[in-house]
Amino acid sequence: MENLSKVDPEIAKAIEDELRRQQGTLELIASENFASLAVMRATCSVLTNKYAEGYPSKRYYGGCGFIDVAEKLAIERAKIVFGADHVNVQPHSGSQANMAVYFSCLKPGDKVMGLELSHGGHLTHGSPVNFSGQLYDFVFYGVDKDTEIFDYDEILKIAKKHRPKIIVTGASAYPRTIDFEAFRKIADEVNAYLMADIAHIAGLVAAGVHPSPIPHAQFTTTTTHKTLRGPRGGMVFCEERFAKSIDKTVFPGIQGGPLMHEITAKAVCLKEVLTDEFKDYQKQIIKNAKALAEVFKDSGYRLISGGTDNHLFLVDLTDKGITGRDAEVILESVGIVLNRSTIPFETKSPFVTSGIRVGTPAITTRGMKEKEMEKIGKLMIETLENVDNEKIHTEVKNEVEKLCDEFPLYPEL
Ligand code: DSN
Repeated sequence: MENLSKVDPEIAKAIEDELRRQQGTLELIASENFASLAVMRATCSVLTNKYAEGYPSKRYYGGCGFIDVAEKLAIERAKIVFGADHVNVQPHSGSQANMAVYFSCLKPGDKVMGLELSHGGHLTHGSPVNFSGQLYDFVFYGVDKDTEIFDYDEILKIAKKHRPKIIVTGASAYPRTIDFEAFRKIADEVNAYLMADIAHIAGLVAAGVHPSPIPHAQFTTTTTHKTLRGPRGGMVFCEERFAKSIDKTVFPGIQGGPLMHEITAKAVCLKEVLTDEFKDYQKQIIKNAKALAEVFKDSGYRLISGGTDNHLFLVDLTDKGITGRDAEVILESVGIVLNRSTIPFETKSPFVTSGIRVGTPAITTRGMKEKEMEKIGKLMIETLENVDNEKIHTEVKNEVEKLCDEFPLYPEL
C-alpha cells in the first residue's frame, strides 16, 4: 500500500476505505465472502503480468513453465475436491462458465429451461436482458406456490411440454436443498443435458454438506468467490467426453488470455478447501443461517419456504409495510449490509422488491456462531421495526461496531 499511496493516493484511499468498511460492518450478502490473506496474496502477484493463452503444456506463448505449475495444481485440486472427471479453471466468471456450456452444446434459438429469475434463478439462466435470454429460447420453471419449494413433478411436466436441449438447475436465491438426482431423471426423460450452476453452494458441496451434482449433471459450473471463499472467478466441470469441447469453447471460443493470478489464487483456495477447518466452516454457515432465520420466524416474519437448508434465507416483508429496497437502505445505515431480493410470485419491480436475502458465509468467516446470530437477528428486527427512530439506530450501530471489534477481520492489514 505504501507504494500505491505515493503513485495513486486517491485509489489507495478508496482501497483503505473499503477495507475499513468491510472490517466495520456485518456482511450478510449471501454471495460475498472474505478470501484468506493467502488467496489475496496470490491474486496480487506477478502472475498478473503473464500471457498464457492455451492450456498447460500447450501454450501459445513462451515462458509459461511456472504458470503451468500453478494451473495444473488448480486443476488437480479442483478434480479432487469435487470428484470430477474434467475441469476448466479458466473462466473469468460464473457468467463465462455458463456461457462456455451453452456455446459448446447449443445453437442460437435452441430451447433451454431454467429457473425463473424472481424464483431465485440467475441472469445467465435465460433473463431477457442477458445474452442467454437473447441467444436462446428459454422456458422457465419456478417453485410451487404453496410450499415455495421445487415441485419435481411439475418441472417434469414443463420439460415434457417444451423438450429443452439443456435443463439448468442451481440458483442465486433458493434456500432449500436441490435434488440433482431428480433433475437428472427429468433431463433424461426429455433427452436433455443437465447443467448445474452451483455458484452459491459450491463450498457446501465441496464440504459434503449439500449433495453434489457432479455424479448427475453432464455439466457443473461455479464461481470461486462465494461459499468457496476463493478469488473472483469461475470453473466448469464436465464428463470426460465433453472435455475437448468445453476447453475449446473457453479458449479460444469465448476468452483470450487466462487471468493467471486468479487461477493461481483458485489453486490456493482449493488447497484450503481440502482442510478439516473448511468442512467445519461450511457446517457452521448452515447452523448460522438456521439460527438467524429462526430469530426472524420467532418475531413473526414470513420466510420463503418457511426456512433454510443452506447458507441463505429470504424474508418476505410484504406484511411489514417496508419494501426490500427500503430495508436494504435502513439496515446499511446501521452497518448491516445485505441485498433486496425478489420473492417468488413477486408483485413489485426488481428495483424495489418485497424481500431481502440474508446470507451467513461472510459473518461465519469472521468466526461468529449461533449466539451472535441471535444478537444480529434482534438488531436487524429492532432496526426494521423502528425505521424513523434515530436513537435506536445509533444504539444498533454501536452494537454492530462492538460485534465487529469482537470478531476482527484482517487484523494484519
Ligand atoms: N450476483 C450474484 C448474487 O448475488 O447472487 C450472482 O452472480
